[in-house]
Amino acid sequence: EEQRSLLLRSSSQFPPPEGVKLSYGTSGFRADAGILQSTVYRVGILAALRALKTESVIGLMITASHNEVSDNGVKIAEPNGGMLSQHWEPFADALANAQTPEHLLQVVDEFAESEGIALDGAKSVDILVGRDTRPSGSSLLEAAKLGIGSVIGAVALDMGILTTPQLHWIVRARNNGDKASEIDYFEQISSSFRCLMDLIPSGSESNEVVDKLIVDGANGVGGQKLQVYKEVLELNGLVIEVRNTGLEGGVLNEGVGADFVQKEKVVPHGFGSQDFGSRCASLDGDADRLVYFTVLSESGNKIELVDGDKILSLFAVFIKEQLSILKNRDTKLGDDYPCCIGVVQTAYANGASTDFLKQQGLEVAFTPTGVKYLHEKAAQYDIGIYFEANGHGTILFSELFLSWLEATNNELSSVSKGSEQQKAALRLLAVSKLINQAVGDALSGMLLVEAILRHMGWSIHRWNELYHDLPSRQLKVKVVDRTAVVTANAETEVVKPPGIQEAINAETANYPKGRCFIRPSGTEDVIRVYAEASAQDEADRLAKSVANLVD
Ligand code: 16G
Ligand code: ZN
Repeated sequence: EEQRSLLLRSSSQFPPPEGVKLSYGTSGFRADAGILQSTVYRVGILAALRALKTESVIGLMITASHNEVSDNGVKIAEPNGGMLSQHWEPFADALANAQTPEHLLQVVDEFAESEGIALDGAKSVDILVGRDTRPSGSSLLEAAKLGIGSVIGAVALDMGILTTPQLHWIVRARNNGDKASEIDYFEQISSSFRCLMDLIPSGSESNEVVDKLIVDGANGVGGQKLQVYKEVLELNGLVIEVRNTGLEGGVLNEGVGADFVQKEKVVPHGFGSQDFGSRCASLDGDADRLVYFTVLSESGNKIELVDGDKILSLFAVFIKEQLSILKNRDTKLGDDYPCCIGVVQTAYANGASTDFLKQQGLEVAFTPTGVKYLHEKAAQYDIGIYFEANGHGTILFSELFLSWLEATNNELSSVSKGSEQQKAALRLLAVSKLINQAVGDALSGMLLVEAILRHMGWSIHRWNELYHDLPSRQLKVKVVDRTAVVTANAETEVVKPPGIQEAINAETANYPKGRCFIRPSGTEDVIRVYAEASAQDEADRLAKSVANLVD
C-alpha cells in the first residue's frame, strides 16, 4: 500500500509529453531533451524493477550518443553490462507511454505480477546512474533518481559524468564482485595496455607508429576523459593529442565525432591540411564508437577513412596470429583447446572486408543492425569479434576459453617461461582485460589498436592496405511510416511491401559487384539505403535509383 501511494504521488509530478508515442529502440529512448523528464523518471522505475528481478546491480545511462546536443536519451545496462533484455522492451514502452498515474500503477502492478517481482521493499538493490556531458543531463539525472526512489528498496548511486562503456563496465564489474570505480576502469585498461606494449617483439618499432595519435573527442565525454588520463597513457608509451574536448567552446557532435567522420568522410572541425599524413582517431559523443582516419591531401578536407570493419580486421589478424603461435606449443603440456573464433558483421560491412576475413579462414556471421544483436551472436564463440562499420564493436572471450588460457599460461610459465608461446598466451589474456567485455568502447578499443599497430610495426597506411574498400553510398528517404518496410536475413532482404525486393534485385543486377539493401532506421523516421559497386559513380547511381523506388 505504501508502495502504491508512493508511485501515485511521485508519478503525478511527471506527466508524459502530449501526443508523442515513445519506443525503446535499438539504443533506448531518444528524443528532444525537452520532452524526456517523464520518460527518464519512468526508466528509473524500470531500472529499479530490473534490479529487483535480477537481484543485481543495474545501470541507467543518460545519453543520446552522436545525436545533436539538444537531444538526449536513456538506456539500461543489464547485470552483465549488456543491453536491456529484449523481452522487457514492451514493458519499457508501456511504462513510458502510460497516460495517468493510475494507468502507470496498473502497468507496474501487472508486470511485477507476471515477472514475479515482490514490491514489498524486502530487498535492497543498487542502480548506478551515469550521464554524458549534455547540459540537459543533470536535470534528467534527478528525474531518474526520483523514479528509482519511488520503488521501495531501490537505491540510486550517482556516478556523475561517464562514457557509456565506462558505466556498462562498472556495472559488470560490480556484479562480478570486483572493485569497480572509474579509477579501476582506467587502472585495468592502462595496465593491460602496458602489458601488451611490454610484449612487443623486438624489431617491430616503426617510426611512423611511434608518432603521436591525434584524437577528435566529438566535444563530448570521451575527449574529456582522455584529456584527464592522457598523462598516465603517456607513461605507458602512448602520446596523444586530444582535440574537440568540448572545453575549447565547440558544440557536441557538431561537425565532429565518429558518426560525422564516418558518414561525411571529411575532416572533423579542428583538423585540416596541417595533419596530412598523421594518424587520427575520432570518438562519438558518448565514446562507444571509434573510427580512424588520415587527412588525404595537403590542401583539402578529404580523408581516408579507416572504419569499424578495418578495426575488426586488425583485431582478427592479431588474435589469429597469437592463436597460431599458441598452437605450436608442445602438446605434452596439457590438452589443446579447440578455440572457436568467429567474427560478426552487419549488412553495412564493406564487402571487401567480408572477403578479406573469409580469406583469413574466419567464420563470418551476420546479424541485423544494433549492438544487442551483434553482441548476442559474438557471445556464442570462444572468441567473438564484432564490429559495425560505424565503429561500434568489441571482442568477447568465453569463460571456458579464458580459464583454459589461464591454465595454459601457468603451465607454460613453469616449463618455458618467456617462450613465444607463453607470450602469445599473455597477449591474449591482456587483450581480454583491455577490451571492454560489456559493450563496444572507443577508449579501450583505441588502446588495443595502438598496441597492435606497434606490435605489427604498421603505420596507419599499412593497416589501411589490408584490403581496399569497395565504393559505397548511403542515402536516407523520409517516410511517414517506416514500419511499412519489413526485412529478413539480417536486413539484406525486404519482405514487405511486396515487390520491392524484386525491383532492388533488378536494379542491382545492372552493376558489376553491385550490392544494395534498404532497412527502416531504428532511430529516425527514415528508410536507409546502402549501395556498393565497383566504382563510386555506380554506387551513387544504384543508391539513388533504389531510393526512388522507396519514395
Ligand atoms: C544505434 C545503435 C547502433 C546502430 C545505430 C543504427 C546501439 C547501442 N546503438 O545507434 O548500433 O548502428 O543505432 O541507427 O545499439 P539506425 O537504425 O538509425 O540506422
Ligand atoms: Zn555512441
